[in-house]
Amino acid sequence: MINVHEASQFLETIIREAGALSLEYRKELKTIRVEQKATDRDIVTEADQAVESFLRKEIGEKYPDHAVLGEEEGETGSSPCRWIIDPIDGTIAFLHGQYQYSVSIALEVEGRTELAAVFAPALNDLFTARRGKGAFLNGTPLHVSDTEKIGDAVFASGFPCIRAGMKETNLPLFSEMMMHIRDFRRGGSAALELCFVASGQQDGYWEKHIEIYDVAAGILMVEEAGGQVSDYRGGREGLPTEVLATNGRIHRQSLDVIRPFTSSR
Ligand code: 2AM
Ligand code: CA
Repeated sequence: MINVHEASQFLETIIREAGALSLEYRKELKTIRVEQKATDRDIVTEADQAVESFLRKEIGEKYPDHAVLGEEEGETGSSPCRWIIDPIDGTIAFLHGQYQYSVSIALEVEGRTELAAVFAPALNDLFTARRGKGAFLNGTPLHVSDTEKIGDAVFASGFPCIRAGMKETNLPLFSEMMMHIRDFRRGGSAALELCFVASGQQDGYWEKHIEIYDVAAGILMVEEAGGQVSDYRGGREGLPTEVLATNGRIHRQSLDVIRPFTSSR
């Protein structure tokens, strides 16, 4: 139905071009157009929109029958092959001139992610994964860390719940996790946090109230690098809204801390 090898080469080409386009906007951050989204603290920039339209144009020319789900324009088309796009994941990091933002793209075939790419243009780091074939950073195979104890682990998370004005926030769980882990990082791009778990730079990541386009590519990256991904109860039903990703060895210990913070479903 689709030549996955050919699609992976296409994906690498367009994600690099999309990243280059974002870097052009990054040179003009002082004058970039910024709009509010659902709440006044949730924003979208001109660059998010331009990168998504570029990717939609490229995918539409190469695979006119495929469906596309993008953060800015929603879902278009209907097909067993669906491209899931986050044009700029970490929009706040991008807008503030920081390095930790990414373009994230996954290709789903019949509901299963087969290909993933996450590109951090300001770092020139391209993470790629193909189901059953491993995960890579700039072509070099990736492996999760071998940390055995949560007390030796560095974790990341995020707080979109607060910007979205939700009653239930990540703050109580954050306070509890801080008492169990070695240290915490917060970069601002869920896609990249998952790539950093895949590459062993950090041992775990948790976040709630996120969307499939934030994490579809990153989840495959962690799994192909030998890590584990689940919802906050250890299952998969809560994905992708709730994500716990670890190197696998500390997954159960992390769930022990997180489980009491799950609300009824
Ligand atoms: P964004 O930068 O594309 O908005 C940070 O905690 C993570 O949450 C980022 O991946 C960020 O993606 C995502 N995020 C922030 N607000 C969000 C929202 N309202 N819906 C979905 N994801 C969101
Ligand atoms: Ca996002």
